[in-house]
Amino acid sequence: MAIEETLVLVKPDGVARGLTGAILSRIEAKGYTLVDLKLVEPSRDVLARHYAEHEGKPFYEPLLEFMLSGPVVAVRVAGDRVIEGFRSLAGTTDPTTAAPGTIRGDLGRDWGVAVQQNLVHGSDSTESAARELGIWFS
Ligand code: DAT
Ligand code: MG
Repeated sequence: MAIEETLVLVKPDGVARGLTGAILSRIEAKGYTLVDLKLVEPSRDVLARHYAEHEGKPFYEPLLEFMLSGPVVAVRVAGDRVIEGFRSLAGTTDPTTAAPGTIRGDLGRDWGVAVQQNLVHGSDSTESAARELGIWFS
């Protein structure tokens, strides 16, 4: 067993579309534990820290604008290899090509919306998880 914690965000599109429960339900059904959870309206500063690795990329500003467009749900999730496991549950970044059975593949909209509207964020490594949990749950 390798019990880990990861940061999951239900992004503004997920909250606005009323999919928070459906997304959390998939996480719980997989056997992961919701350790902490809150509805937040993040500041630009929090988002800039969270997405620091993407600063300067063409999608960075639209991504921050989108993340500022409404409340998000931040969740501390624990489980055996949950970092990789949640990424697998979420599916690949682009909802159009995310596999059926994944959150993004099943629930992500792909008509006329940008790639950043992909419902969820999940940390991609133990280092990212520790860093991001510190940002959102400090
Ligand atoms: P992920 O969220 O799958 O970890 P990422 O860390 O590479 O993806 O990028 C962070 C977010 O930025 C992603 O969820 C959506 C947005 N994004 C990434 N690549 C993009 C692109 N080529 N065009 C528009 N938005 C993009
Ligand atoms: Mg990422």
